[in-house]
Formats: sequence, structure tokens, C-alpha cells
Amino acid sequence: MTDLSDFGSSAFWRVNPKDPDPEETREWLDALDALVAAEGRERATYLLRRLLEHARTRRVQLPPVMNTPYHNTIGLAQQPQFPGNLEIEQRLSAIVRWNALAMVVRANRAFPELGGHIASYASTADLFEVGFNHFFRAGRTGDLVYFQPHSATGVYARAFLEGRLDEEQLAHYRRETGGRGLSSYPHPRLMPDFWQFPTGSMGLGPIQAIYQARFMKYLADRGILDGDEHRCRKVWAFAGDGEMDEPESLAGLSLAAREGLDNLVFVVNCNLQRLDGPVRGNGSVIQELEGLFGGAGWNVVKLLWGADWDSLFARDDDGVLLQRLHETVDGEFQTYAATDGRFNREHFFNKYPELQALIASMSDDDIDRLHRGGHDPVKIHAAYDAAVRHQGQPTVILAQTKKGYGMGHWGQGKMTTHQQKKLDSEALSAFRDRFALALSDDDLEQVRFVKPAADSPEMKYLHARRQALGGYLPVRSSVAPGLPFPPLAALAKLLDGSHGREQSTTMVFVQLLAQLLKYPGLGPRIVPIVADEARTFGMQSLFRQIGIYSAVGQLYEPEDHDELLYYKEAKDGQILEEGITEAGAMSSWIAAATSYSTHAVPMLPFYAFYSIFGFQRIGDLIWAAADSRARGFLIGGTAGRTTLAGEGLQHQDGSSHLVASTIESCVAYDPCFGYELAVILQDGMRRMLEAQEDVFYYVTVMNENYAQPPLPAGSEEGIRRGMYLLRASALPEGRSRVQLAGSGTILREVLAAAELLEQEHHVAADVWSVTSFTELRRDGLECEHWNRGHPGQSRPCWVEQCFAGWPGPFVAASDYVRAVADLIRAWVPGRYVTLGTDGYGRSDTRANLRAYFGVDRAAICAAALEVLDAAAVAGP
Ligand SMILES: Cc1ncc(C[n+]2csc(CCOP(=O)(O)OP(=O)(O)O)c2C)c(N)n1
Repeated sequence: MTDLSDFGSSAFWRVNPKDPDPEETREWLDALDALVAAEGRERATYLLRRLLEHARTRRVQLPPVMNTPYHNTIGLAQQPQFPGNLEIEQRLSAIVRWNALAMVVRANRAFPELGGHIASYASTADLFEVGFNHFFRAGRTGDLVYFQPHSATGVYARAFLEGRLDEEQLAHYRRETGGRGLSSYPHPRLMPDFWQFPTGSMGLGPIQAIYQARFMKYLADRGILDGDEHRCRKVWAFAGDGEMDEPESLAGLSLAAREGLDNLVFVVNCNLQRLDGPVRGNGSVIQELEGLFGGAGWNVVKLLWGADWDSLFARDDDGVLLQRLHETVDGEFQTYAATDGRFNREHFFNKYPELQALIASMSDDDIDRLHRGGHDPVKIHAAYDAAVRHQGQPTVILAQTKKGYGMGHWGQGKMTTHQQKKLDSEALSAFRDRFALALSDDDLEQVRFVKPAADSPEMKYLHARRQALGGYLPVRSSVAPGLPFPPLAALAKLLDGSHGREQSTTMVFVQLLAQLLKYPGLGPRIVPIVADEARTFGMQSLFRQIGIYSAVGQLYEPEDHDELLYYKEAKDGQILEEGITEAGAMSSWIAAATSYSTHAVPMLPFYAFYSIFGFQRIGDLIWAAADSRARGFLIGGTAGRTTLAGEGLQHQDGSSHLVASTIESCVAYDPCFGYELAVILQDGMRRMLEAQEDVFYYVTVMNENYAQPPLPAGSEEGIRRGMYLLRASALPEGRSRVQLAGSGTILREVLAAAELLEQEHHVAADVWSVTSFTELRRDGLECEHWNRGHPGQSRPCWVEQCFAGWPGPFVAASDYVRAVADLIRAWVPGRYVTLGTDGYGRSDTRANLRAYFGVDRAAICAAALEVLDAAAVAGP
């Protein structure tokens, strides 16, 4: 017999040392077997735990226990009866496979630049199909599925069979500008009736799915969703094994386990390859992921081998097969996927005589047909069934597949398969034969889509299965009830100003939030979210007032329990305190901000964060939020490069407004005064909750204290549109005159500069408060567009309307890079000088920083005098 302990220096043997006394080992194993047989597995688990504890006291080093053998977690004996018609399902999945492939091939025949993927869906087709036929429940209380993005073709191909997409749409895959096209990846922004969750940026699907599952528990624990109705709902997240390398893919694993998210199922499509090559050529990605998920506290289900391996494992008395699998690294598994039965026999099985004997009765074709688990519907069904039944933990299914499955030597397991998007007739014909598709040579040549007749057994089956599961998916709905919100008059206290008391806009925001939390009908729907910065923003009073959500309540007496505003965690707590994870907090925000669509329950999330750790740190998640048609408030706190004084380069934000301006549905404001903030937030609620516009707000608030003035009469429209005249100079006509504009706290420097100009230089200065350079620019662009389409007519934009009759010159300053104030240059009717905080932040006092960056009153005054001088020299 082969000495299994002599496999040389493979990765397997580095963690599995040789056995110095096999006989003794056998005795221990026999003893365990006898125990299990006599007293059951539970008793064995108990004794193993005691043994481990005892070993620890003896300082015996423990082996890595997070890995199980390289076979299916669910044994043949535990496998439930497959409830479907296997034959019909296989025929259906063959058609879906073909149509998915045809979309890509046709698009690229016509326009080679369009791109697309065939190999990824080829590997995941069965994983999707078993879900569609047996698990994914549709409807308002149905499941939420995050699809692996570059397998979107398969979802379209199935929707085509279901009659939800037509042939013209399929023919316009990746050609969207004409209006009948299909998105490359899941994009609710582009297909708002179809896709629910954007997953195209690797890693964002997994983290959003986790926080979605958590948000559903939050809604149920707070009594907003009916717990009974929603108990069976699952969140399914399909990810690639390469995708699991993204930090975001792994970032939420411990939260999911900690919160016991048994409504969450991850399916990792382990085809062992990513774009460039193998995911872990020299190791095993499945074993690695098993350790990671298991270590985080997940229920791990390995789905590695198809039914045809069952008899091989059953006869593997000496464990040679298992050992051979363990010593094989993923790079070799890929080669086995790319080669035929003969090669596999010679290189995998023939290595040891015991293995050779095991497959003696199998032909090369039989070996070629040995399935990996992720291609066997029965095994997939068993894994999914176990996952949906599992309680108390989230489940991950590690499904082993072959990349480019069924693409023969044109793609299966090939290093370059990820980018394969064209197939010649020979390859198409081989694909047809491989999946027994009833296609003529002409069908092949034209790469025709296939749709069986409505009364065919396949179509009847497909519809019946979906009917049994509540309908079709993915489907996105935008229908949601509105929410009440206060009229502006109800915010009078904030609009009246602080009566001389010094307050920051952050404090005004917290007051406003507290008021909204008490507003009937709206209060309970507000979701305050923080990433360990509540105290920074003075939000700690909310801890006691509305509680921090915790799935288990509060199991300890908080250190500050005898204080009025103690740290209160509660099962019905309203605040989501995410800890130091901006990505996690943002994912929670997305779940809340799309709840109107996902759950037909509108919520109003406010996520308050250090403004630099928003667009800069997790910009891609904000982009995904916009794609998701999120509605809610992002509050960029401690904003401005010179306003957050002491913190320095990594903390001082001078660019978020510039980035915000690039996101079409993001409405951004940089208000200076509390009344401006109140008008903006109230208008935001009107647009999002009443008009149900698919926009979200980014509003910066600062921590600088100053007296908050009352709302100047008639300024509401200007505040909303982006600017208004705050102070017209009282100096008599005939003086030199300049128009100054400013935003955020720098507006106060502008006001001080106006005083300086008037008092020391006898120059008249009018001051404009700019609440949003970005909205002003949008309005300018829109008017330009309109004017172009209406020759002979001219619609002035808001900047032009405001500055009409004000001759300039103009000076504008903000606490952000100059490019922010430059956004409106095209519509300023005169010489326009901008000041900003370009460069790296650094720590110092506010006064020193503003002088350093040239945005203080002296710099603004100097810029105004200079531009006036230049104008005087240039003449009228
Ligand atoms: C953030 C991000 N980086 C890169 C890409 C480009 N990309 C698309 S698919 C892919 C490879 C995915 O490999 P894997 O997750 O293993 O999925 P498979 O196609 O093998 O199923 C890459 C790098 C992306 N979509 N998102």
C-alpha cells in the first residue's frame, strides 16, 4: 500500500505532518468510532471539547481546527430527496446557458468593443438555476438576491424565457443608449424595474448583502416589518472566489455571525479562477475561505463534488482519494478542468495504485464526466436546503465549479477564459452537442436565441416553479407610501437663530434631528447611523433618548448607568452604531435608503461621518447608493479643510463637494448658518419623502461655534437653489464696488472681508451666501442645454438671475479646493476670482490655517482690492 505519509513537500504536508505511529493513531480513531456508535455524535463533541480543554492546560499546541476534509459537508445519507424534475431542469438550464452565451457572442460579432463574459455564468449557471427553480421566493415578502455581476447574462436569459424580457432587449445587451438595451451588470439606476442591487464593483455586493440582512432584523425587532411575515425571507449573495479577496467582501463577516444572521446565505462560486489566472494557484481557496468563514462564526457548507463522486468516496477505505485531493493545489485543479478524462486518469488517479484501482472500471469519458459539486443540481439543492434551514448563524456555501464549464477546450479551465467573448462555429457546435440543444446548423450560425413553445413541458415547468415561489425575480418596485414631514414653519425655533448664543451647524443638525425624531409618523422611520463618532458630533444624547440597536439588548450595566444620558443598547434601539467601519455604516445607510423599494417601507436614514471619510474613503459605496436610487441624508461632519483645525492632513476635507458634484442624484450643500441647514433638510424631505424623487442629500456641517442669525425674509428659494443675497452694501452709489460670495464657515470670513473693505478701503461689498456651488452648476448646465434646444430663446440660470444688475468684479471663497467655486465660472458675468484650500491639510489653529490657504478675511479683502485695481486699469 502507498505510504500516504510520504507525499514530499506539498502544501498539504506542510500543515499535516507525518504519522510516527500509525498503529496508535488507529486505536484512538477506533475508540472514537466506537464512542460515536454507542453514544452518538453529541457525546463525542462533548468529549472532544473536554479533551481540547485538557490539552490546553497541558500546553499542547492545538491543530488548526477550522478545516474539514475536501469533500461535501452534506453526506449522501443526509441528502434530501430532490423535489424537481431533473431532466426538464437540465434542458431548461441548457437553454438558459445557450441564450446567455448567444447574447455575448452576438453583441461582440456586431460590435467587438462591447465586451462581456461567457465563462463566469457558465460556471455559475446551475447555482442560479437551482435557486430559481426551488428557493428564491419572489414578492414583497420574498428573498433578496445579490447576483454575481458578470453572470448577469444568465439572469437576462432566464427572464427572456419567462417572458419578462423580449428578443430585442437581448439583442441590445450592452447597448443602452437607445432605450431598449440591457445593462452590462446589475444597475437599478439603468433598469429600475428589474435590478434591485448593484453588484458590479467587486466586494460591494457581499458587504451590502450582510448589512441588508441585518437591516431586515432591525426592522423586524423594531416592529416596522412584521416579524412573522418576514421570518422566512432570505438574503442570497452570490460572489466569485476571486471577489472574496476584496476587503469589503470580508469586512462584515464577523458582524453577520455576531448578529446571528440566519436570514443570510452566501454562495461563493469557487471556480478557482479569477480574471488573470488562478485565485490560489499554490493553495486552496476553498480551504482558506472555510477557515475564514468558520473562524468568523459562520455555518460553512462545502459543495465540492457531484453525485458521481459518491461511490468513489464510499470505496475510498484508506482515504487515498481524499489525501490525493488534499495534496492537489488549485493550480492543478484548474489544469484538470482544462483537460480531458485521459489526462485526469494519468495525472490525478494513476499517481497511486489504490486510486488506479478505484477507477478501474471507469472509461476516460466517465472520468471526464465526473462533476464538481456546483454543477450537480441535486447536490446544490441539498446545500441550499441545509442553508435555509440552518438557524442561529449565517451560512456560506463554498461551491466548487469549473470556469467556462461546457466550453470545451475553447474555454473550460483556460487561463484566458474570463475574457472569452467570441466563439467560432466549431466551438458553438461543440457547446450544442455538450448540452444536447435542439439547434440547427443555421441556428448555430445565426446564434439564434432559443425559446420553447409556451405549451412545451419546459415552459410549463418553468412557470409553474416560479408560480409556486410567488412570481418572478429580480423585480424592483418603486411604489411606496410617502412619509409625513414637518412644514418649514414647524422648524421656527431653528429658523429664528440662536439669539447671540454661539452654536455650530452640527449642533443645529442634532437639534433638528431630535425634533424630527418626535415628529408623528416620521420619528420612528428615522435611522441615525454613526461609525463611532456620535460623541464627536454631539449626538450622544440620542443614545439614551432612542437607544442603540442591539439584537440582544443590553447584557451589561453600562459604566455610566447612573448618568442621565447613559449608553443604552436595546433590542428596539433606533440608532445603528456600526463601530469603526465607514463601509459597514454606508451599507446600512444604503439598506435604509432603499427600504422604500426593497420592503415598501420608506425610512429616512441620516449617516453622520467625518466628511473626509465619505466620498474619499468609501466613494464607491456612495456611487453604488446612487445606482440603487437611494433616498436619505449623508451628513459630512467636521467639514472643511480649515474648520476642522487641529487634525491635519488625513482628516481635513477639501474635496468632498467636488466629488459629490460628479454624482448626478447627489444633491450637495455647504451651508453656513443653521437656518440654511433647516431649509435645506426640510426641502430634502419634501423631495425624497413626498415627491419621491430618487435623489439623496449630502450636507456638510461644521464644528465651529458662532452666533446663528435668523432667516432673512424671502431667502428660502435662494437657499434651495444655491445662492442668495445676504448683505447689500449700505455705502452710497459711486464707490468702487465688488460682489463677494462664500460658502460654509468661510462665508463668515467673506462677511468680515466686506466690513474691512468698507471700513478701511471705502469699497462697497455685497455678500452672497452660496449654499451649493454644485447645484448652481447643475442649474447652469441645464439652462444651457435648454437654450441650445430652443434657438432664439434664452432661459437665464440662477447665477445669471442673481448677478443680473450686479456688475462685479466677483470674488468667491470656500473651505474646499478652488475648483469648487470655479464650478459656476461660466455664468458669472464679469471678472471672477476664486479662493480655496488647494493642497494638503495640516494641523494648526483655524486662523493660521485660513491665512495659510488664503481664505481668511485679509486674503479675501486683498483679492477684492487686486481685482478692483485690475478692473480700474482695464477700464469699463
Ligand atoms: C472593484 C472591482 N475590481 C475589478 C473588477 C473587474 N473584474 C470583473 S470580474 C473580475 C474577476 C472576477 O473573478 P471571480 O470573482 O473569481 O469571478 P469568476 O468570474 O471567476 O466567477 C474582475 C477583476 C470589478 N468588477 N470590480
